[in-house]
Amino acid sequence: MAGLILALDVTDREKAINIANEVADYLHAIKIGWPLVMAAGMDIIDSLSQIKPIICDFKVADIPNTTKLIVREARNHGAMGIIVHGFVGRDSIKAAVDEAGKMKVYVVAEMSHPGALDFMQKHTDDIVLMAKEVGAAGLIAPATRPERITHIRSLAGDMEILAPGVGAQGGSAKEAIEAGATHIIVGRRIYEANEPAKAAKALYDELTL
Ligand code: O7M
Repeated sequence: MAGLILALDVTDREKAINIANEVADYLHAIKIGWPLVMAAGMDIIDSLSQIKPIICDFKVADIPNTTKLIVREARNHGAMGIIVHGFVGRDSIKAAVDEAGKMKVYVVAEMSHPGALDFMQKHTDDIVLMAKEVGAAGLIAPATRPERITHIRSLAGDMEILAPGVGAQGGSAKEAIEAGATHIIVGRRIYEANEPAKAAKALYDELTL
């Protein structure tokens, strides 16, 4: 079943935990990245893991050895998944997959912002095929361009596809799922809402109707 992943890009530990608790019933997982980890420390992964599975969005883009060390830190703190960039090439992605153990590795295939058209989109197909070959669990593809999700799905087989860009960036949850995404990633539409639980429920209902 299609699921909702909260992008918890707040920079206050208490606020992060409060929002996570408030919306947990509607979530498949929580994605945290640099804004929250830099503000609250790596232990926030352990704390939030008590509420929902955590995907660390570190968008790792480094040589294999450094990639391995970063993946290990996320794993040691109990993350369920980690996000890495694909453009760094096969050896780095393989290092992430090899180090991940039970943790899922998600590879960024194409980003949701307009700048993704400058360089990244030209290499999306190669990134998808490489990620599939090295055994990554899933891909990141843009909810802002549902036709690109459909294209990426045609290459990705049964890999998971997580689609950010719903809400604040203009994408639609329903369209992303219909295009072939497995889950959607939503940040501001939920955590900036006056009533985060209500906003999360509306998205959840859109996915399950
Ligand atoms: O819903 P938003 O726009 O407030 O937040 C979207 C989240 O998804 C935010 O955490 C971004 O960093 C992330 N994201 C994108 O918006 N676009 C991408 O192409 C990729 C990501 C992402 O999660 O990459 C793993």
